[in-house]
Amino acid sequence: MRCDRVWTKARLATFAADRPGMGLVEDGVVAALDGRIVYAGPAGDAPALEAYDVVDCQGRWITPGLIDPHTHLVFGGDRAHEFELRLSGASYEEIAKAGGGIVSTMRATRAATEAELVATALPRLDALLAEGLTTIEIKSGYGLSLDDELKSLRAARALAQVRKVSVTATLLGAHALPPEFAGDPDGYIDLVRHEMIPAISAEGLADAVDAFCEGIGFTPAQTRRVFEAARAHGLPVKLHAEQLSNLHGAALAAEFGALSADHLEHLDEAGISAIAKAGTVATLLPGAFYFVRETKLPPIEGLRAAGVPLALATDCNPGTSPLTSLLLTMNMAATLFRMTVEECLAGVTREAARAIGRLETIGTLEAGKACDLAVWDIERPAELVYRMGLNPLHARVWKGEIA
Ligand code: DI6
Ligand code: FE
Repeated sequence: MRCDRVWTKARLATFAADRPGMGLVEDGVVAALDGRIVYAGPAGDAPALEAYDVVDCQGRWITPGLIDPHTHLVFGGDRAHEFELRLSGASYEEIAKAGGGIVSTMRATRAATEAELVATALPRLDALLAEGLTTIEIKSGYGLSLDDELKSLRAARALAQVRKVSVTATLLGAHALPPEFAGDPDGYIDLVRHEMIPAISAEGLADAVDAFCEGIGFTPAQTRRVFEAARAHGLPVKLHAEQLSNLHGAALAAEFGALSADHLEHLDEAGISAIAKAGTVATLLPGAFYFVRETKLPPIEGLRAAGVPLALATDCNPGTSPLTSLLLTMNMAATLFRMTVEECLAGVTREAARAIGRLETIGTLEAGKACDLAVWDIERPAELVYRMGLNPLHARVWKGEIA
């Protein structure tokens, strides 16, 4: 079989659908042609492979390239000063109500040009790439006006032009109420519905639509109106749900067949069964749980028992999760949420791909998928979840190219 590059003498964690657990292969081979995997499996079962480049992995582990399915990577400024306020006792909600929080980042984002948004996002993206990231979801949500939301989504798309990475963009216009709509949330939701969603759909600027369904965000009724507009434009939905309280947002997301419901600390049994039935992924965000010092754990046992797919993400954002490490995210998910090593690694590969609607093309080491790989200097996959701060990445491969 003709291929461009073959990785030999590797140990594979394939996360393939037809292999149990992490889909481990001790003496494995991955072969790529035109950026796609043509074979991934035991060397002994491999077809004859003719390649112009053979990479001897010398026993190193290969996983699918890491995927971050929930980030707010593009924004202006930072909120270090608010961090200090919180250290002296102010709550996230108090700061938001006092005009800080998301709205303060909105001001910095509106003041930034698209190029400046790209430039300030790059160090955050590079930190994730250094740990083997190959695909990232990036939300808007700090512009909160038509032009500034479009500017943010264009900046997100532009990152894929300056780095070897795949970007999926999500409109999060319904993130917070901008000052010009104070007291008129329904008027702002009309702007999201009648201007933002048609514009991003016409320009192909977003692959999904998200909302913040929360007391300091938008109500289920307002969220429903956003989702109806998304559906009318053929855009899938995701939802920030049950982060600080239970507004039954996850059940609403499930009603719209959402790709994912995210956060979920306050998710109840009814919400669990609703997302289980809908096939909606639960995307857990331990960085935000840790950073806001949340004490209510998401119902991992209930989600596990209901067979809900569990994804993990950094939720990289300046207010509740200034986190740019999927390795640390996995350690937090295991340490704080008691997720297993297998669940954590699946959560940033196969299940993360599912959460962004791209499981057909990425997230596992299987023929036909993009040849997105992370090659690790480790003795066992558990090391990727166990350590805090040490990055054992040996090489990152994006669409068959050693990046
Ligand atoms: N929930 C969150 O934790 C972030 N957005 C959201 O809907 C916080 C965003 C911020 O504080 O900047
Ligand atoms: Fe978020």
